[in-house]
Amino acid sequence: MEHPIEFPTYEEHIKDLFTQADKGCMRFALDLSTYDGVMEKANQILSRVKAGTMPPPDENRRWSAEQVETFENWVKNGFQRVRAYLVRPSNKQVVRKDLLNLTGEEIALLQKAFQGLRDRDSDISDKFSFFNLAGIHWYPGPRRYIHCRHHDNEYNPWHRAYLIVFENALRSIEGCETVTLPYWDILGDELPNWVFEEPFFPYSYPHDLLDFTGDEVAIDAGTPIQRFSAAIIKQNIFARLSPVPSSISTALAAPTWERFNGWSGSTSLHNAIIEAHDNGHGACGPTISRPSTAAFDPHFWFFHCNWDRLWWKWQTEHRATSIALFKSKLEEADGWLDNKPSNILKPFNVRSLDMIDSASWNVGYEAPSRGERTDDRTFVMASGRALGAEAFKISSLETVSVRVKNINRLKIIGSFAIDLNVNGETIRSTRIFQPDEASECDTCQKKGIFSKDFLVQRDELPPGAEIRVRIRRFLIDGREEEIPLSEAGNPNINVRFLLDQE
Ligand SMILES: [Cu+2]
Repeated sequence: MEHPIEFPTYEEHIKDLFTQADKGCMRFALDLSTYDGVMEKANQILSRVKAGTMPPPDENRRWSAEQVETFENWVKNGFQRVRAYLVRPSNKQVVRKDLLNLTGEEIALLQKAFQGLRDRDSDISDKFSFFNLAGIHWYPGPRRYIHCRHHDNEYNPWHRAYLIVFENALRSIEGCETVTLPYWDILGDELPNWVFEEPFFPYSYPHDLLDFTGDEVAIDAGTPIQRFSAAIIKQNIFARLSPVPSSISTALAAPTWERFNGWSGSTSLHNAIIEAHDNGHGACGPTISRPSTAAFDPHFWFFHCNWDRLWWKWQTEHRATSIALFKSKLEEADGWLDNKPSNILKPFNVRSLDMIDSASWNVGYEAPSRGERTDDRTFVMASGRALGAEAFKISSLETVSVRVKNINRLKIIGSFAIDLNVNGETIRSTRIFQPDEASECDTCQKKGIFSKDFLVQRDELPPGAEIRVRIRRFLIDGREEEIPLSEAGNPNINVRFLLDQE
C-alpha cells in the first residue's frame, strides 16, 4: 500500500490487512476473519496497530503508516463494507438542461453514454455498468447491497449523491466526457419520442435480480421493464385526483426544510415534495413505481434529476444554498447534518452535510422550457399552530382538513394508494412509494406510522356525508388489491377546519 486509502471498504481494503497468522493467534480474543468480528473490535484494533503492539513487532509484521491510516479512515467513515462509490465533483461546471431543450447533438451524446453503460452490463463485476448503478437503489439483494433512502431527511441528499455518481459514470464513456444528465420537467410537455427509443427503452434485466434475502430470484434475467406511454404518463400527472402539481407548489412555497420535504422531524405527514415524488413514480409505469426496480428504467434518471432540481430551486428561492443558510431553515434538530460516521449516506462516501450545496459539486440547472409559477398560499392548522396575534380570513373556513391518522405502512406489502371516499366517490387520492420489505427496512422502520391530511372544500363534504378511507396496494403484475384498514394499523379519521393566514 503506497498511499493511505481515503474511503476504504472492508471487502476491498481492510480484510486483507489481517494475515492467517494474525487470525490464528488472536482467535482466543477476537475474530479477525469476519466483517462483524473486525468491526466490533475496531477501536481496540486501531489503538494496538497505531501503538505498534499488534501484530507482534518482533516478527517484522508491523503495519505501515499507510495501512494504519487506511484502517483509521475505515473506522472514521463508519465501517463501509462493500462497494463504496466515490462522489466526486466534476472539474467543469455542469448545467443540467430540460430534456425538451436538448439539441440533436446533445441527444446523440446522451444516447452514446447510456449505450456505453449498458455495454458494460455483460460483466456483472463491473461496478459502473448500467445494471450495477441502477442496482444501488434497491434490488438486487441481499440486504447489505440495498439502500433505501426515502421518507426521511436524507432522501434528497442521498439522491443528489446518486445522480452525481451516475452522471460521472456516463462521462467515463469514451467520447462522452462532457455529457450532462438532463431533467424531465414533470409538469411540462409530454416526453419526447427519443426517451422511448434505444438505448432508453426497452431494457431487459441482463442478470437475475436477487431478492431481499439474496437467496431467491425476485425477477428473472431477460424480463423487460414496463413503462407507460408518454400520453398516459402526462394524463396520470394531470389527472383530477393527482396530487403531483399541488404538492410541488406546496413544497416550493414552504418556508422551512421540514415543510418542503414532508415526513421530516417529529411529524410523519405525507405531503410536499415527497408526496409529489411518490405519486410521480406511480404515474410513470410499473417498473418505476417500485423502489426495488425503479432505477432500472432509464427514464428514472431524468425523472430524479428533476426532483434534485426542484430541491435546488427551493434552496435558491428560500436562501438555503449553503450549509449555514440551510440550517437556518430547519424547524427541528439538525443531528442528521452532523459530521459523524452514522450519517454516511451508504454506499457513497459523503454525508447529507456534504450534499447541501449543489454549487460546491459544480452542478446547476437551466430553467425549464415553460415558465414555472409558485403558488405561495399556505395553510395553518386551526388548532395548535395558530397564534392569537395573527389575523385570519373568514373565507378560509371553506377549507377542511381530513386527516387519516396513524397508518401503519410496515404492515402493507409494497407501494400503495390511500383514497378519500365521500358518499361512494373518490375525491382525493395519494400514493406511497415503498418496498415490499418495508417491515424489514431500517429507513422505513424509522417512520413506519404516518398520517395523511387531505385538504378539501367544505362543499365537497355535504351535511351527513359518509366519509370512508380505502387503501389499495399495487401488485407486481400491475394489478391492484384493496386491503382492509385493519391490516394497515386501523388508522382513524379527523376532520378539521383550516384558517388562511393573513
Ligand atoms: Cu425516487
